[in-house]
Amino acid sequence: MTEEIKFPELKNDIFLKACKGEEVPRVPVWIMRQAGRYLPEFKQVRADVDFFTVCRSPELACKVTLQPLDRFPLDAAIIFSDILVVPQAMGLEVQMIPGKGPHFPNPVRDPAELSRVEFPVNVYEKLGYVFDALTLTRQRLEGRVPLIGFTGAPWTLMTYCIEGGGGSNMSNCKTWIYKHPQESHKFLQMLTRVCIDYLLGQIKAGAQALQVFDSWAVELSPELYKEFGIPYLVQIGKEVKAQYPDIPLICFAKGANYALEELSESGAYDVLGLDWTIDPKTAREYVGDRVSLQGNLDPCVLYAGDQVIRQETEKMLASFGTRRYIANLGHGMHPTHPIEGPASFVDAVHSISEKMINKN
Ligand code: 1CP
Repeated sequence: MTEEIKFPELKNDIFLKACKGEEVPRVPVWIMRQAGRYLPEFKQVRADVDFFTVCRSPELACKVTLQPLDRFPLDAAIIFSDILVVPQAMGLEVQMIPGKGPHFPNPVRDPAELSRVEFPVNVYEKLGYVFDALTLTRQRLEGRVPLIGFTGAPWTLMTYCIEGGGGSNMSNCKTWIYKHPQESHKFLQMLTRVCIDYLLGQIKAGAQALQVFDSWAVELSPELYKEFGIPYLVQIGKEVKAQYPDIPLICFAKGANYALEELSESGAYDVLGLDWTIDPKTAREYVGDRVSLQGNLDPCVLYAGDQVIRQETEKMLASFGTRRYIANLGHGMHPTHPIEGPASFVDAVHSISEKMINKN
């Protein structure tokens, strides 16, 4: 193991405090997909460089990670990368088709093809560029805010590997689950191992919190998610926590509201992310005081202008309260969002929550 790297002292720790349920002077806010195509300066970088080249160039990845922070007073940065760097590290080709999204020219359609998937993976060899980007970005942040690392969850990664892209009806992937449950577990376990090593490497490189994105959790029934989703999420959280108990772990299982209780009881995560399909009070009832919550403004509110954004943010804050809470959207920024949207949202979270806290 390498020696611990020295980083600048953290000046704004309200995000980390909220993850652990400590008191904060205002509610922290960051935005999923805060770096990306709604930013003209991001599009400018992408005009000359392919998506995965940005991911693989620590200088460029660092530059686009910092872009949203230079515009908005966000309370955390998230490293610019993609969940699909993990399948790439396992030897699968992934292309990013402009205007469409990720595409696997040779998806793993049949369990017999599992032998094509490289395993085990030395993440330091295959994903060292992400670790370098994290280290550089944490240095360049100069302690302004903490830096979040991330991975896709095993189930979500498996859907891309088998379907070959997003937005399908998951028929290939679910055929695996129903027809080949053992091989599905084998594949999920392989992905889980790589995710754990990848997250541990991100912490060593400078990540101060980690989020696991299970963006396609919504595609499984509660019964199937209990068998093919949750156990792997719990394994990831527990193994990372065993080595780094102080690093906050966030789990965002989109569309799996029924899983909140079990995930909160597992002790594997400090924070659970919510989409906009659950009201905050119900979510809090499910999880009790065991975890912090993150979310969950409908991203489409950001199209509606300053007044509506403030109104909806105020309702959201009133419902979540200011403790054990991190404001965010219920999913990522859209490429078509107006640039004024996140500005109003971030300002509304800070100013309204500060007033709420000072009143108490
Ligand atoms: O051409 C481009 O620039 C591509 C657009 C883009 C961007 C900006 C993609 C393709 N990925 C990203 C960056 C990205 N992806 C980040 C950056 C950090 C930040 O948040 O600022 C993160 C965290 C991700 C994670 C990611 N990638 C997820 C999980 C989060 C979510 O939104 O649910 C998923 C599902 C992906 C796959 C992916 N990559 C890109 C797209 C358009 C998609 C989703 C498309 C789909 O399958 O429907």
